[in-house]
Amino acid sequence: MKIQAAVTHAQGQPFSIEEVSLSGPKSNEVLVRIVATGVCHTDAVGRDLGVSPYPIVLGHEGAGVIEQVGENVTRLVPGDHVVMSFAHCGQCENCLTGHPTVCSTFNELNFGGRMDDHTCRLHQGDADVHTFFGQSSFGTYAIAHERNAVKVDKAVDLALLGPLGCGIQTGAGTVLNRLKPAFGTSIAVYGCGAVGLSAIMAAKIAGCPQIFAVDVHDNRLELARELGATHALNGRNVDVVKEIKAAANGGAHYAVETTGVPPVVRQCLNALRPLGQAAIVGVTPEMIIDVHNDLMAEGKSMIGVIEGDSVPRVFIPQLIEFYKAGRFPFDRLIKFYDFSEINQAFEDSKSGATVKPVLKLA
Ligand code: CXF
Repeated sequence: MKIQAAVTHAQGQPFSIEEVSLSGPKSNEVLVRIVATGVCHTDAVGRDLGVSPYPIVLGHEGAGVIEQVGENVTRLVPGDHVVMSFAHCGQCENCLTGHPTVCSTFNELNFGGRMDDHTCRLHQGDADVHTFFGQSSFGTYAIAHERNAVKVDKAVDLALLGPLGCGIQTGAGTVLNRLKPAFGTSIAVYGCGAVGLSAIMAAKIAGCPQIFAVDVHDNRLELARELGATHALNGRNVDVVKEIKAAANGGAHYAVETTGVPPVVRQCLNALRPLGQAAIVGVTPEMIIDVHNDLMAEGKSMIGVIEGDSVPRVFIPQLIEFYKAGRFPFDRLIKFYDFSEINQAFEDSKSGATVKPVLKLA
């Protein structure tokens, strides 16, 4: 079939909405009519840094309606509402033990540009157009493996739900699936973008009595307070480490670091109390850590977390239930754009004007 999709032809080029051919679902795959898709920093990485082959249709926070199912699909039927998440094999030890975010073929399946049978579903003329995260949601239709399509409640506006497939589950899952804060403990969240704000909402659900939000933009800190932060610290104006240590009786029990900025990563370690745990969620370049003084001497640990250590088919429906109960108001992060405004949506995400842009396709 012919679809309209935002194609990235070469590294660093703006998105261009064009006609692309999409072949039908193979065995265990589904055809999804995309209703809306979130815009995530990793799409900008895919556009600008050559992490996947070009040409490519990016997009990995798709939400839509099942139009057709391939052979052997048993769990989904046409008409179902789904959110697509990251691709995973479902068969390696990490997938089988409930940690598909560290699937042994995660990089190949999500960044390799092809579906798990090593072929492409998207073409222009005779040329392959590559796939991102096993979905390529920046198009009017997408093919995904059924494993990667999470059935969601039809009572909730589907256009809101795409970001649950990545950014929002990353922040919330890091707190609820990985750190699991003990009763009465404090947490500091560095960076109040979509991931950090989701971590803050999750920390409130977990009952943390002290939730420190750290950012350099006052408007984001204000939103962080509205979503559950008990303290808002602007790193440009205050000594973050000193403030947290003073307010939290020697430091925070937990930290979620979403910025990937080495001096902020350092702050996040320094502001932990002895035995504190820092979850690293922002892609961070090489940096110097004094392993004895920064970690070992006070029994601190640093944990890498991908996609909130989530099992999307379990965690996304749970987040939706909390949203319905008014306890996870992630819709506060979202601003809708028409699909044709895709380049503007990326600009606004980069400048910080919008926390979570969502493109509407229908
Ligand atoms: C990504 C973050 C960087 C590592 C791979 C998964 N998640 C979504 O964008």
